[in-house]
Amino acid sequence: MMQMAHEDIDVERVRRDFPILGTSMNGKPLVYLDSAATSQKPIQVIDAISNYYKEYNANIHRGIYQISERATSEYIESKEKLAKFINAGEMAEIVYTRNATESINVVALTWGNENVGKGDHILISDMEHHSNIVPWMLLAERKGATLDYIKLDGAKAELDPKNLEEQLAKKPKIVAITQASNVLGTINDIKGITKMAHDVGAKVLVDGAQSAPHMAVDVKDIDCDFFVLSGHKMLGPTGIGALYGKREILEATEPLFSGGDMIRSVRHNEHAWNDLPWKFEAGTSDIAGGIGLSAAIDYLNGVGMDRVRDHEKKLVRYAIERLSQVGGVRIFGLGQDGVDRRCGVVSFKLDGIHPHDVAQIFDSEGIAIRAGHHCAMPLVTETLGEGALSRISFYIYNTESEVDAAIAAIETVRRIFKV
Ligand code: 7TS
Repeated sequence: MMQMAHEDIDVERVRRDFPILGTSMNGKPLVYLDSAATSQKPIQVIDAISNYYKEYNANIHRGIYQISERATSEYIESKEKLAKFINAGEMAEIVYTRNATESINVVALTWGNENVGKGDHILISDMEHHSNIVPWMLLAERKGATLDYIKLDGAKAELDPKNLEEQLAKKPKIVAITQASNVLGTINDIKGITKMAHDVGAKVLVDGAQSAPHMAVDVKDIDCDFFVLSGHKMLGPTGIGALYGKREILEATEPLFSGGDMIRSVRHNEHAWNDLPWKFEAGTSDIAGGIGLSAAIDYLNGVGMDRVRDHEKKLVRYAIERLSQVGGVRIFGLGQDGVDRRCGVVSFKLDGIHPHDVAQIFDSEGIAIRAGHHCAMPLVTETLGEGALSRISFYIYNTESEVDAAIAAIETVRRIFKV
């Protein structure tokens, strides 16, 4: 499908591609507002996976028969598509992993172990998911390095530019930062931060788990050294994620896992690594996952990432407007004037009511939302001083009437709890 600029997504048509959106939960039509946790899957992705198993299931890179050659070429094509999707230079820079978390761990355990030492600094931000905190905390503990956090501004919505400069003055070895926060929704100026980090000699890892599914990403333009994402958040299956790394860095880094496929030759006492990206993929790959992700990328390209972004901005603007009309609701992150710097995530709190109670009443209304610390405890618990938050999050298949359903559910919560 050609991308049509400035034309809205045909949401009703999109919704027909997602079988789960026609189902119900607790006897009510399913309203799925938890895509930041995982996205739903279109029939095109489900069929691509099932067709692989039905028609050409075979291992890759070794077959000299037709179905293995087909599986191999589709798996490679999936990487080529992903490389193009994030504008990597070449397929060799795309390593498949299980998810964004594994990708970050691979970098911390390979590049990190090789390049971070005693007394060094590692810089992350105060709006990271646990998966972009803990691997660095452990690396710092292993090496006797220090883990620093870029603080939030006074409104607790964006990074504090002054603190960013102060932290960079410590000349960290690596800056690992999310492009879009899964709690605040804030989109960071990742290109500007990368430039500043490079100026002090740091490498940069961008956590794209919440950005790649929702906006056009260009790793060459950002100039980051590593970029990670999860397939399951971008219409693809669970079990497949990616690590992008600049070729020269991946070339110079030793692999984490070893065994079959990642090796070119083995003698009794010698080995030689395979070419990139295979050097980082030991053992049989998630072939079905790669093929499913490929279909997901086709789907997103068909819709057009600019339209995905516009659609979510509209929903966020509408959700903030409606939520702020409800008494006792506090919204976290940037306000209405900051929607351009917000992804499709809106966290809120209903005063006097525990977010788990809110989520439970939503559930009884057929509405799926997330409640809790959102795997960002340093941010939610320490910086925001909250035990838990409610969160709604959007994707291409959500509608304003689903926002209305969420608002009606909040009114039900308020009636039940008499607040
Ligand atoms: N980074 C960010 C910014 C995330 O939001 C998540 C998952 C991850 C990394 C980890 O992704 P995974 O696929 O490796 O697990 N975020 C969420 C969430 O907000 N609710 O559930 C998972």
